[in-house]
Amino acid sequence: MKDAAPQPVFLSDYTPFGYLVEDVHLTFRLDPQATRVISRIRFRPNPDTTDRGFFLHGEQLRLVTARIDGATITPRITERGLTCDVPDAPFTFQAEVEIAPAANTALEGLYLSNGMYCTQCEAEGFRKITFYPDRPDVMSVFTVRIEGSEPVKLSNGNPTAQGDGWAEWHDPWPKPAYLFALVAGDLVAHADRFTTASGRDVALNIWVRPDDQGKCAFGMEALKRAMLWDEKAYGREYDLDIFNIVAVDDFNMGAMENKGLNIFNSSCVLASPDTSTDANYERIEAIIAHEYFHNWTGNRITCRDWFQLCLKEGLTVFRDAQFTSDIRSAPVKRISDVIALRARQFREDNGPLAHPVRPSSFVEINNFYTATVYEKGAELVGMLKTLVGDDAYAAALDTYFDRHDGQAVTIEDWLKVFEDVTGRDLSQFKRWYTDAGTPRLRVSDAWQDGTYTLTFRQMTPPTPGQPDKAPRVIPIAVGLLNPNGDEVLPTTLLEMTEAEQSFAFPGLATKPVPSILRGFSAPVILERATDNSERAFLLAHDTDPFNKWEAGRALGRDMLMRMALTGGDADAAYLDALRAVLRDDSLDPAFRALALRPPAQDDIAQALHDAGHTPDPQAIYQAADRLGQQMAGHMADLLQGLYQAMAVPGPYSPDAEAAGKRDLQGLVLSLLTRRDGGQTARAQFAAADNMTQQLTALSCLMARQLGQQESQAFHDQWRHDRLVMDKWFALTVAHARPEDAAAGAAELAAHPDFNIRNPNRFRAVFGALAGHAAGFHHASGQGYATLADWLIRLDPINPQTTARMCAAFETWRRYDSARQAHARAALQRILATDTLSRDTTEMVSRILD
Ligand code: 0A1
Ligand code: ZN
Repeated sequence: MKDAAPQPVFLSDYTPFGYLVEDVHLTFRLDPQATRVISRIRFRPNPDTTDRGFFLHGEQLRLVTARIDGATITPRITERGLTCDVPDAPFTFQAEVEIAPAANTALEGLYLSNGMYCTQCEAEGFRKITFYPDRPDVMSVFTVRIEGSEPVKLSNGNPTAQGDGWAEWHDPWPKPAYLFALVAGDLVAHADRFTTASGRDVALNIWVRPDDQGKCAFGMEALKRAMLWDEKAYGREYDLDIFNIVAVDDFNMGAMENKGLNIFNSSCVLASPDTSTDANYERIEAIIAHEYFHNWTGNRITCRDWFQLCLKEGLTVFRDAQFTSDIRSAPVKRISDVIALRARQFREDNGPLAHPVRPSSFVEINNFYTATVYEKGAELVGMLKTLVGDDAYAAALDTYFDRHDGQAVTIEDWLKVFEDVTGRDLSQFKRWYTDAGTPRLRVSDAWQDGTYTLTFRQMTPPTPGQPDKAPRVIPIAVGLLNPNGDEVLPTTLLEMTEAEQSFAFPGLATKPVPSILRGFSAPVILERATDNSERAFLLAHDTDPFNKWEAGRALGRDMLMRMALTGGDADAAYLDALRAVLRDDSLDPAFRALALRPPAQDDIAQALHDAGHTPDPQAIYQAADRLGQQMAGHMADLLQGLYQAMAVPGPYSPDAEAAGKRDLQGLVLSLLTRRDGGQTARAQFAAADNMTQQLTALSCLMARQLGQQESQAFHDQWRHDRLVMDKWFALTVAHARPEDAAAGAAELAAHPDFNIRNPNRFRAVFGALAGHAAGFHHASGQGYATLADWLIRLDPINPQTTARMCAAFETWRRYDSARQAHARAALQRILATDTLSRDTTEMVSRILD
């Protein structure tokens, strides 16, 4: 039977814990079936509150003994934790509990991955390790002793002592329990050192299984780059003698910033030219930086409660984006981020799962590690920086670090820092944190007597629980161009604060062409009645790289919408414009690749829905295919030449320039493959000495249903490498014909190397099905039914990953009634499953609501 409906937690109910934790001593006696965790925790009454209720979280723990000040007690224990009577004075709580890491398939708390012990405690996993006030505002100093036969035993902080079968660690920095980590196993280190600006010598290690030792060098270089960057850009130094990273194969997310002991999904740290693509390299570099940057934005200053998650995540995503922009191409990074923001966050913000960047209630916090909290959260930091300026931003961050180091704080504290430093009132800006939904920004213009006027109207549609929205402050970066292409107004910031507002630009000789929302200065949907000739003009002339790209994207989107609705062909003018971009050698190849890649099919579905149509995924799929065919035809004479010109000589290097060329070469190859029967792609596949080119060639062939032999060869070549096999599983589903995608995914789930317990493998197959727009939303309903079957199977094993993947269904109401009926049936079937996890129950209920 299902439990009673899980109860939400509310931000407004926050109260501090009645006790402070002076320090914590933990001893782990490791055993796969019966690990003993022995804790000694010193509490004292919290002078900031009179509430003296004593409750320690604890789930799935077998209590062996508990003591207060040495005397055995018999606490009251529920499914959620423990209560007992305690003195109204400082006291020591001790407990011994037993847990079973080998039985932990949820990958939360202490678990085993390929025989290696590891932990994941964010958000609320520590309560599966021992009884503790498992909330981020309870910070303490941890000392940890690990006993076991594993050769390597790691925890947070610095190592203090070790002997035969044991090791001890001490972390001097007070931290919440979610940053606790322990790792033990047969691991080897790729070691290096870093000297901080003030001269601290830090030992750096990336710990991996012995076979993976050759895949650590890039990650290590990325770590050192990130450490140096944080010193230079933010004045932040590392604060321990050792920094450890560990790669694990079974992990629900990308990586985790545990103090001094970052734990990574192996796919986000291991890299080698043979096995990793350029995109993998860039992602690894960004995630290593992200976790490292958390040491200050997250660890030294943490969140008061989980409603404040964006405080650490939005800021840290913003910082890692700055890092990538600085060491790679800033425009390419910005464009890529906006593509991802629109694909994931706009989609979320415009559907049943919409929630504020800082939510005010949740049932299961694991369901709020979302694109809204992370990516929109980062956009808010970027807007703040735009509004106050670079110098004030730097001063505010210095104040933030000075004022709040060692504390667990809120969005109010964060905004107060900016208010104090700048004297601005940010109460209107705060709506960005509290109100869900993507604002629509409608623009109109007027031209009279040498004055050009832009008028903006903002409107945010209702979202669950928030019917009405007040206007927000919106930073709108604008430039103006002459009809001959010269810039007459360089980028200027307009600050919109009203529902409707006009801005005048006097003294112009001719009516200008506006370039609005340069650099995507705010996460809004810009609506402007414009024509394709203006877009083509901006694509050719805009000096702002983002808006140059945006003009091409808008052209492509509108054309694909029309092609999907009417079954028609691509515009010659559009194809001409793309052709001009393709052959413009003054443009960065990576930029050209972005400009030539048409919007995703899911974006077209959303755009059709927004324009009042019911999208037909099959028609969109066919339109995208026709467009590819017509692009290939229109540019046929350029393809071979460009293919050769983009070849990168010499040994493989993942740097941005080489990667950009390979990206454009790959795009050209996809067009060429439509014309040469796969000859060039086959040759590239056979000759490739790196995974980027091997996989690109395979993908081009499979997209045309030409790659059966190569697919088999790839499978046989890489069968021993789990991360490469994930790529093979994903590609096989991604390139199935729409009518075959669901059955293909189910068939792959019967492959001997499919493993439902490994989140990477599960996501490779079923994430690819969810991402196959025409396959997942196939009229037969098979996409929905198959995903539901497998989510029902996964839920008892791994609720967190199941719940996250339910988001595949979030767009179901966009489609026709027959598809909606199939989707509803699939969702209801999930919801009706006995003992469905609270994670999945919450997600499916919200999606169906
Ligand atoms: N804080 C990590 C992400 C993370 C969140 C939850 C996890 O388990 C539920 C694991 C990792 C980050 O932002 O990188
Ligand atoms: Zn993070």
